[in-house]
Amino acid sequence: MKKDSGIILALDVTDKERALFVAEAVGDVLDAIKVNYPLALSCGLGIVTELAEHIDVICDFKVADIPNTNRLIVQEAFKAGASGIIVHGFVGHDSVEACVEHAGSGDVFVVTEMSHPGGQEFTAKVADDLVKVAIDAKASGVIAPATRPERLKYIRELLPEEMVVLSPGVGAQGGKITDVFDAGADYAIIGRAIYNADDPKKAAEGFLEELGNR
Ligand code: NUP
Repeated sequence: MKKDSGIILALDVTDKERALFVAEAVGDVLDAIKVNYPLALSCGLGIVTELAEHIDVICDFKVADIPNTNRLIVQEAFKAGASGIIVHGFVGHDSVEACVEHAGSGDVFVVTEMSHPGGQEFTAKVADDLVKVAIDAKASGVIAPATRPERLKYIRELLPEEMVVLSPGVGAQGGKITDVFDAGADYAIIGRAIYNADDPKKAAEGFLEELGNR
């Protein structure tokens, strides 16, 4: 995945026309587009293929099953054109290792502490263990919360330098883009604050300006 703006768009819309409009409008500003279940379930996996013709696509399928099922999900996502996939670590080493093995040269990102308030109930308590699973399985990186920059920084410091940190929670969930990069993340994942804006391109550029004005 290229590293230019550091912004990954979470394209959680369920209308295909709107999805393609937003992707086209902000494409130049982005390093990748993240496709989650709302878009994949409403449009089918073909949307991954369509978007991947223009930009790297990360499938946020939070894969969380036994190794064999994980393998099948990962294979389908990459066959559709994804270049990365997001998986859960709480299912254990073997399940995450299956994802990494079958992603081939594609990226696997492991969810650690989640960004929403409920993320503190369970995931925060085992964040160190989830990071260890990601490191042991040789994943490309992890997902860590923009909503808690001190936790994001803590998680970044547990990781070897070559692993990347993708951070959701900027904008609609209250996180600030400047905090994300100050805490050492490599990419900010932003959804509603861009795709719900009247002018998605202007909204995306606004985040870049905020970074530039630091
Ligand atoms: O911990 C996480 N928090 C989170 O918001 C892990 C995620 N994968 N996400 C995803 O990031 C979430 O499912 C959504 O697709 C995106 C954030 O979108 P928004 O809150 O910026 O609209």
